[in-house]
Amino acid sequence: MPATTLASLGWDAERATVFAAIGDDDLFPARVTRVDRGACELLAETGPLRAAFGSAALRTLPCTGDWTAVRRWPDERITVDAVLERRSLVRRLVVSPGGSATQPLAANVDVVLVAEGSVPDPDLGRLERLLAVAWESGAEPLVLLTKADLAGPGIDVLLRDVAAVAVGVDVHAVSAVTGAGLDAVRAYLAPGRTAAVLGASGVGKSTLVNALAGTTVMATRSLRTDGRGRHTTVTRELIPLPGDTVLIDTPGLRSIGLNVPAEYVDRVFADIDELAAHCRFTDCAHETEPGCAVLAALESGELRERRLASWRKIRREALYQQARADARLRAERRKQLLRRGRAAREARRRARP
Ligand SMILES: Nc1nc2c(ncn2[C@@H]2O[C@H](COP(=O)(O)OP(=O)(O)OP(=O)(O)O)[C@@H](O)[C@H]2O)c(=O)[nH]1
Ligand SMILES: [Mg+2]
Ligand SMILES: [Zn+2]
Repeated sequence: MPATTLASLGWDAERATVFAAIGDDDLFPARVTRVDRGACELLAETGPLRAAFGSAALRTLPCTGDWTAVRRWPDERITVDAVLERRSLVRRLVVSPGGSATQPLAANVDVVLVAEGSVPDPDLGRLERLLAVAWESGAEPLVLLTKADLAGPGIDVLLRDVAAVAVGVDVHAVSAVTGAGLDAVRAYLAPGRTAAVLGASGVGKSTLVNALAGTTVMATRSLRTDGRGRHTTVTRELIPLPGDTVLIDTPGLRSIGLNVPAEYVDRVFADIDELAAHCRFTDCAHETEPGCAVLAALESGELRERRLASWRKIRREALYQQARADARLRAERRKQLLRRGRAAREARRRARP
């Protein structure tokens, strides 16, 4: 592991100001490299540390990539006392029978490296979902088409297909085996910057991290145990790279649930959004309306059927999740009002002679 200074991990004057404002001389700053149950690994000026989430003052649970204020107690115990405000947060929606919850994946990320394999063929729908997650995080997305060596000359066609889906986002083909495209990725990793790799299991995220690190920092899937649905990386891990940059490797995402506001979906589908602006009716649903620019583009072949269907599906999902979140909020407020009303009645009853 290269020598780490706070600056090489992304610490800067703005963060120092936020930290100083806590006003506790016993605290020191450290960045979370990995989170386990109730504890986390950190990198501080002095090197790696392990800390518990013991402090009652801790309001936000730390996530990989977080900058924290840490305390060393007289008995040598180390606790995280505060999580500094996040500049960005990559998160996804986890839907379970018991309800849905947002799962933080990586904090304080500058670039999201959205990795999609070139072999088997890239899954464009998955890429669109990953891009919505990336845009919502507040970081800048970059698409990497991995395993370019396996695709051979066919890579150019795949690059074109992917670029058509990644509107407004740079796309690069990379190979961890030949090293092709790695310099292009390094160009996005200026000193002090943090990149998080996101994508499905087996697309080669950890292999890419190792290639960029120039050494084996993450375990990768061995050929012998290669198989479908196998998840090699199981924790989100922050890795300092030579050149004062930071990478965060993440486990492959099984499903990419979205609860991103519709505006981010429209950003991913900026081509359709742009077309829709030219429809005759401002409330055009692009179903059967006359003067519909979206349907016209479909007719002319400028817009693919798959792309339109994907936009409809992802947008519907985002709106549905948003409505659910709003309903939850309303129910919560209603409960609060009821509680307050009850308390007020109770107070009046007691006040009566
Ligand atoms: N030919 C070739 N194989 C690659 C390349 N990158 C990764 N692989 C292979 O793809 C398989 C999966 O790679 P991993 O890096 O473990 O994939 P991952 O995305 O980290 O997977 P999870 O940790 O499960 O999310 C391994 O067998 C790698 O050797 C590449 O550029 N070229
Ligand atoms: Mg991995
Ligand atoms: Zn229309």
